[in-house]
Amino acid sequence: MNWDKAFIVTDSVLSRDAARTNLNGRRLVIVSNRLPFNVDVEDGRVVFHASAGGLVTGLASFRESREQTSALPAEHLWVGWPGSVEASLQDEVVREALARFQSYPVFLTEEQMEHFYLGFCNATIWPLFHYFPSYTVYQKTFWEQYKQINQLFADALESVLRPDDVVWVHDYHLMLLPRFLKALRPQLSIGFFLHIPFPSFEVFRLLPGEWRRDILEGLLGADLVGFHTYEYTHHFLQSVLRILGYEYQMSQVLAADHIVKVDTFPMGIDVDKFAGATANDETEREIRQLKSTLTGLKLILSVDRLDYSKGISNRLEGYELFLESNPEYHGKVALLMVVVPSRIGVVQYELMKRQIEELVGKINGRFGRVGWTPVVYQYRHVPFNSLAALYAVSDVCLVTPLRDGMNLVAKEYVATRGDGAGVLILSEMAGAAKELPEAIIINPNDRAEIATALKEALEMPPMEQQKRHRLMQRRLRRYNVTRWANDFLTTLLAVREVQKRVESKLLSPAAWREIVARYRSSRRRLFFLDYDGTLTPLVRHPGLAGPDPARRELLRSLAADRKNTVVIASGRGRQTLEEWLGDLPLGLVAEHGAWLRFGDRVWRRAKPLSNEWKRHLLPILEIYADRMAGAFVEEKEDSVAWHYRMADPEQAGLCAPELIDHLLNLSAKTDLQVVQGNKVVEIRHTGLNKGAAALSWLTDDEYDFILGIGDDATDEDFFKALPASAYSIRVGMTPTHAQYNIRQSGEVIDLLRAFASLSDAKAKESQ
Ligand code: ADQ
Repeated sequence: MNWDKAFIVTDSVLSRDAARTNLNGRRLVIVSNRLPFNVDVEDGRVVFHASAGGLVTGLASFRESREQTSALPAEHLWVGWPGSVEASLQDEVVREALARFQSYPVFLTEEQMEHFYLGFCNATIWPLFHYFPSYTVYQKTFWEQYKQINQLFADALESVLRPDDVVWVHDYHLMLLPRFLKALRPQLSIGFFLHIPFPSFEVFRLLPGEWRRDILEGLLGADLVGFHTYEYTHHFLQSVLRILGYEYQMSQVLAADHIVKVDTFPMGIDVDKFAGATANDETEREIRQLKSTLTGLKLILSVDRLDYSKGISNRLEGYELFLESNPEYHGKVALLMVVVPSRIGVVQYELMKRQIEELVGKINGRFGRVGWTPVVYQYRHVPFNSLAALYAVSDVCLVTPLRDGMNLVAKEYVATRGDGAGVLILSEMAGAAKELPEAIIINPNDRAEIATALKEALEMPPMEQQKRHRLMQRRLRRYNVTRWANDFLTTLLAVREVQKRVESKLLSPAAWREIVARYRSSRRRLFFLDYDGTLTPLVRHPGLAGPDPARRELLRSLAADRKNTVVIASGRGRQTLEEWLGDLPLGLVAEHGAWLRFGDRVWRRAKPLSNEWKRHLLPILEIYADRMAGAFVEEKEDSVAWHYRMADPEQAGLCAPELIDHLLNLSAKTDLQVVQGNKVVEIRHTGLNKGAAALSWLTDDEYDFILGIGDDATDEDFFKALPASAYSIRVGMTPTHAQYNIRQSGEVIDLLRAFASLSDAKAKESQ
């Protein structure tokens, strides 16, 4: 995030209304790679340079608002890197930054910045997310440094965070941070906003497996993840589904441990500031000066950071073609090209600078003459008033990124033109194009399109210019940067409310203790446990889910306690259960209750059944499996299953409902039922389910402790069948008939270990 965004965020978020309405007095902690000021040492003294007025202006308005109102707005803290600072001066910088700027610096060495900032951030993520895979560097040392720096930010934050802080993390430098923070403080409200595009799955997947999974999981540590456009939001959700397998509904993802909202917040600008800029004396002076030096020329403006994603060379080529095809404009038009230095040290940027300068030289050499320079090129940062003056005098603003998360220059130009004059030419690859369709929209890869658009813009009638500007300005005014920040923070707090409702069923430490205490004091206990997803995490192929020695030992020791009856209730066939668990003193339920094995270890059918139906339905299931790579059919004795965990999740999302529909039609008026489980569609006999199976163990009421645990829709049957005095737990944060939710199967194992340790202790005592 550069200074401009830093400014925008402070200015809007800390404005009186935004702060008060959104946060109800809670402190806002903004985290970004860079702090909006730099630290220098001058004559042995530490000097803070606000990044071209960004933080200074933002904080000045914030302080002013505090003085004018008795109701204090929310406090804030800004956490980020302040630039390189010698170790001996760091304590002083921390003190000053906290006292004067409400900022908390995170110090990084030059070497760390090299691999983290120039490396993973700007040589890996930036090119890949902007669809430049050939520029993308996949270097393990960069990735390792990225993880370390994100952890370093988390550690730094831990020392300053308060329990009820609202944390807003910004941009691609810190995509792992939300997860690290969540692990440290599960109760924090954490928002994340990505300022660059989130690429389509096919591009994102180019990242090595561990990196792409960690990045998605990292982002999902937040409670709210925001993007500029609907496309980026959709791309992210697609990657989450395809890579992590987390489903989403209404833009909410059920991640491993909490609900995450993923939504679109197109970042706005401070419209009033730009609209009012031309009334400022200094800007007016600059406007006069520009007009007098460039008199008689139509002006085309180009303003960007130096970046290959901004399409600066394409723009120059388009302009060159325009001059070539429209000689009548020679001497009557000039392209003002202002490029801000950026990411000095990354090789592509150095190359690009040279390429741009060569192109500018070529165009000026080819078309220029005494008294007319076709391209006026400046490689520097310009202060706000000069920028506003450039916007105000330009007849055309030419914005041609090859990819851009949003592009604020386009919005700033429109907002500055209160006079309604001027034409915006905008690339369809910029996020801003969604909100500014009245601009002349071009494809930046087609220089002929740029050339034609330039002519159209220069000749557009003033009335038409005004009409388009008014429409765009109205939109920018409605969703300005304050609305954007407000909207994000309000949504973030609302997500926490939804989570709280779901989490109220989470097995709390107190409930955990109560269950363990009841276990300890009881005389006859029944455990009714699902297998896949409950005792083991779900795996890609059902054949790979066999119990490891530790799990087998745990079940053995639980079942060894004479007070305990342990039943494993599974949808699997009895051969598999026999193979994996048959030697243990367990009760077993196979095929969701079609087969039962009691203490005598003899398998019995729950009721006599005819399986004639399989002959008809199996071929249909096979056809559906053939059509969808990764799906397969499992034939069991009394049921069949169509598994699709390994299939393309989006194709499966369409195909599974179709199959279910087909099967429901065929099975109507039979004693078969079609049941959707976790990535599986099953056909089985009606009346046979885990609930009915559970009742077979509950023939008398000798048990004074009953615990049922499952993770799947099919386990709901036994949650409903168990008596009211039983404890029941569903793994995963899904709505359930069970009494409690538990986040992951690992916690089930912990709970069972707690019981087993009591049994062991008892066994030892009685020895
Ligand atoms: P950037 O890539 O930096 O931002 P952009 O949105 O255009 O791109 O913002 C640039 C800012 O810098 C603007 O506010 C502009 O006024 C300013 N600027 C540009 N040239 C300047 C110059 N020569 N002198 C002074 N100021 C100059 C990233 C993403 C974008 C996304 C923003 C915000 O790449 O897609 O719009 O974040 O989320």
